[in-house]
Amino acid sequence: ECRNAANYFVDRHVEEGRGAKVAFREADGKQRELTYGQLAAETACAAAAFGRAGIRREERVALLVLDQAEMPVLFWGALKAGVVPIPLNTLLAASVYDVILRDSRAAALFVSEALYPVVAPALEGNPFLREVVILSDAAPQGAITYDAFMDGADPISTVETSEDEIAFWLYSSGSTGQPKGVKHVHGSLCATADTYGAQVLQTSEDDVVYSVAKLFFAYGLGNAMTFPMAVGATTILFSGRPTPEAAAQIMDAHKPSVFCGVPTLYAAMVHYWEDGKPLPDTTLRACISAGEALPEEVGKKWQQRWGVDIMDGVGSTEMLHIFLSNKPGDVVYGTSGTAVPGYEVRLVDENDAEVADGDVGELLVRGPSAAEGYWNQRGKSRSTFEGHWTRTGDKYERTANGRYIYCGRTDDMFKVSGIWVSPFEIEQALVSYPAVLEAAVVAWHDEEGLEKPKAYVVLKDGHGAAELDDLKNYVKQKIGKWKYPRWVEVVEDLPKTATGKIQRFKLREGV
Ligand code: 3SK
Repeated sequence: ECRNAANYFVDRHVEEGRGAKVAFREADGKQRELTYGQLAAETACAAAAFGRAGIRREERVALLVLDQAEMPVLFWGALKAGVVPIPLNTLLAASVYDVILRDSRAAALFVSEALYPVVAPALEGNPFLREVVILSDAAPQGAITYDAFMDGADPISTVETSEDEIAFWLYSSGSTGQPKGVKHVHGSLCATADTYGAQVLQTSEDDVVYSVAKLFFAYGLGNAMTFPMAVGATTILFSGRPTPEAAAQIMDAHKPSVFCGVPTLYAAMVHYWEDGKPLPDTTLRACISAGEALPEEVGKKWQQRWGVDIMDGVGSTEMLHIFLSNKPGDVVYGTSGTAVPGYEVRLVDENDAEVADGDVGELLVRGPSAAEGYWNQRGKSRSTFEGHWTRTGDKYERTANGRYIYCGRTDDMFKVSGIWVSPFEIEQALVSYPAVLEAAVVAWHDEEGLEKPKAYVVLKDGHGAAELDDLKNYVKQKIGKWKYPRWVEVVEDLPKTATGKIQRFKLREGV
C-alpha cells in the first residue's frame, strides 16, 4: 500500500468516499480549506507541473514553505511524480540555505513569499537550481509564481515506486553544524503512521490536529501530515510563530482534539495561564511533546490545568518520528516512557555492551522507519546506521520498571525548542564578531529547566564587555533566530586539552 505513499495518504480517501472531508484548514493567511478530493486533484496537477518544468524523477526539489495549503500539495505532488521533496527549516540563515541547496543539488526551489528575501542571497550563482517558484501573486526576476507553475497542468497518474525507494529528504544538523541530508523511503511514512500514529497517538477520522512543530520538521510532518492523513482526519495549519497567544487562539477557534507541542511552548503556555489569562474552552483528547525532554513540573501543571496528560516521547530525524514514548493512561512525568510498538531500544556502553538498569548508556533503536542513510556522507552513515540498529547519540538510564530517563547527549550537541544546535556553529558566529577572540558554547538550563545556549567569550586585547551589546542580535542574524546565546560570560581563558580542544564539559560543570 506504500508503494507510492501518495496512493495511501491522498488518493485512497477519495476511493473510500472521504473526498469532501477537509484535510487541511488554514488558521491564518488566506484561511483556505483543502478537502481530500481537492488535494488528490491538485497533487495530480502538481505532479504534471513538475514534469512540464523539466524536473525528472529522483531529482530533488527544495520546499522552503511555511505551514500553508501549498505545502501538502507540493509534497504529495512531488511524490506522485517520483520527484524527491526536501522540506527545509524556515528559520535558517542564507549561508545555511546556500550549503543545503548546493549539497542537495535541488533542481527547483519553492519558497513562501515571506521567506524569499532571506533565501535570495543563496540563489545567486547556484549552478543546480533551474526553477525558483514563489508562493505569491508576483514573482521577482528569475522566479515564477506558483500559479504560473501550476497553470494548465493536466493531472497525471501517480508513478509506481517501491516501498524502499527514496521518497523525501530532511536536513539535520551534525556535530560540526554541517547539515546532513537524511534520506527516507516511501515505506517509512506508512510505518510511522501504523506504529506511533495508530498505536500511541491513536489518531482517528474524527480528530482535528494542531501541531506547533511545523511540517518541515520530522515531528511536525508526522503529527500534522501523515498521521491525520492516514485516517482522513483534519489538520489546522498555522504559518505564524507559535506563541502561547497564538496557540490559545487556535484552540479557541478550531477546537483541536490533538495538540502536538514542544517543551518550550508547553512551559510558556503554563505561565501564560498562570498569569490569569482565560483558559480556552477546548475538546483536547491527547497532547504530545518531543524535541527535548519535557520537564516533569511542566507536564504535571499542564495535566492539572487541562485534565489531559502530555505524552512525552523521543524521536529523531533519522527514525522519522517517535520511537520511545509515554502511552495513553501510562504517563510518568520525567521519563520518556517505553518503546513504541514496532520498535526496540537498548542501552550500550562504550564497548557496545548492554548496560544494567540504573546505569547510563547510549540509546540504540531498531524499527521500520530508519532512514536509508545520509546523502554523500558515507562515514557518518556507517557510524549511525549499524545494520538494523540506529545510534541516537542520546544518553539514557533505564529504571528497574523498564522506563527510560534522558541523561544528555553523547557529544556536545543539544536542542533548543526541539531543534538541534551545534555549539561549534554558534562559536563560529561569535568569533566572527569584531571584539571576540575565542568562544565556547554549552547547553545551560533556564528557569524552566530547558536547555539554551550559554557562551563563554574571550575578548580581543583592547576590547571591553561594553562592546558586546549587539552580540546576541548579531548571532541571531547570522545563523538563525533560536541559536543565539541567552547568556554571555566574559572569561580570561577557555579550558582546553593539550592539543587545544575546548573542554566544554568543564564549562558545563562550572569549572
Ligand atoms: O526530537 C524528537 O524527539 C523528534 C521527534 C519526532 C520526530 C523527529 C524528532 C527529531
